[in-house]
Amino acid sequence: MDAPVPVQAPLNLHVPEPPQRPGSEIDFSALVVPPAGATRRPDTGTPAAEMTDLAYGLVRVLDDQGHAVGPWDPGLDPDTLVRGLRSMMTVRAYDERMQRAQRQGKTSFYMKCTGEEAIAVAQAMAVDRSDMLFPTYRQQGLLIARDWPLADMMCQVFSNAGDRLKGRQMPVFYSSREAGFFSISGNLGTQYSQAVGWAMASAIKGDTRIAAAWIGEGATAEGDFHHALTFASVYRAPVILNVVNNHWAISSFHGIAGGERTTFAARGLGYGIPSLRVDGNDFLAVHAATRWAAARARANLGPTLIELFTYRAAAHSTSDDPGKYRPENAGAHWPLGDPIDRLRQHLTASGVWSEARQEALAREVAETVQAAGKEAEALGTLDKGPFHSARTMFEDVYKTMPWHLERQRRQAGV
Ligand SMILES: Cc1ncc(C[n+]2csc(CCOP(=O)(O)OP(=O)(O)O)c2C)c(N)n1
Repeated sequence: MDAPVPVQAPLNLHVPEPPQRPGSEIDFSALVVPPAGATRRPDTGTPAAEMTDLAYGLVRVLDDQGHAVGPWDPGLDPDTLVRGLRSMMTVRAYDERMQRAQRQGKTSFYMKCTGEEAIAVAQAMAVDRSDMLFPTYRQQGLLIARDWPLADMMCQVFSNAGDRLKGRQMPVFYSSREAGFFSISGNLGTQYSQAVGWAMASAIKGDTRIAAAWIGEGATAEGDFHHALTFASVYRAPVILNVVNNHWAISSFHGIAGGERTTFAARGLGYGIPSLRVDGNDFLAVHAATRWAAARARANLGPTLIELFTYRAAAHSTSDDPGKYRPENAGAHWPLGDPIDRLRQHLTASGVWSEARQEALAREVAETVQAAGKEAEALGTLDKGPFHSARTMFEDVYKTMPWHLERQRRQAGV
């Protein structure tokens, strides 16, 4: 029966509020987490209308003991798993070094992806090296998993003499044509329509490469997200549309972007796009879901939307203090654990790992990051220079500099 409507009840709006604020107990008990292995794996031709359970459920492979269970187990060999672990550990060590460098004044800004390492790393490993990636600022793991030199990334963060972007981008807004890593834009969401456009062009040309895009759950509230989904669905663009739901958009919790009563994966269903919701801290589940989506794209079955369910364990960036808007240390209590610990536990449970191998890998990763740091810092840092000439800001946009830029350049005296 309908709820009774009081006579002349005043109307009011619902303004979502996060369940906890600073000072309150951390409580994730409202999360519904299905057991690992319980979610079915439909075949790749399944239409969106028959995938409601997957868009509201959660694909999980790793159980609490570190065993891979259920139909989504991608069956990766030990070498591939160790490669994934090494890349995730490298991302974390790289993040820590660059965060420290920011505190030391060597750069103005840095963004970590703590707790989200499995997403970029497993996804880069699940697509082909020639596929084109359209990331946000939190997918440094894509470059690292593609073995792009760490020193080159660091030079970009330091805006130094080795920065191929010549200091014209914000730190962490990497760009690498050779790595198939599209330039990061400060305007949230633009990469989604660019990825769909690129994928459509690939299909129009009869190419075999697919595209993948990432967006934060906060930015799904931007129009670009919805425009991209429309085009992707209508033309069955060969693209993987990832939504990284790390629960926070700076200080706004996911409810402000519409996550209170539905899932972000469910957004895809309304556009007729098959959609999966996946445990983003489960390396195997992320890999398997991405493989599934890539197979759909390559078979001309069109786009797939994947919500990667995770938690932003660290601050939004070096300019942010999460202690002002959520309980301290909330990330450490995330019920789906830490992606690096979980993959390591899996390798141990599979009998291919040991304490000694873990220590050796940690040492190797620390040395790699340290060596890259020295190499990059030898080319300068933001506090000490050398600095790129202001003249460079007028260059590299047009093949021939148009008259108005030429005039501005002269006015700037460079
Ligand atoms: C169009 C636009 N609006 C606002 C901003 C400011 N801004 C930068 S990051 C951010 C939060 C984005 O959160 P989310 O999409 O969830 O990604 P996350 O940072 O959590 O990875 C905002 C609002 C921006 N850069 N561009």
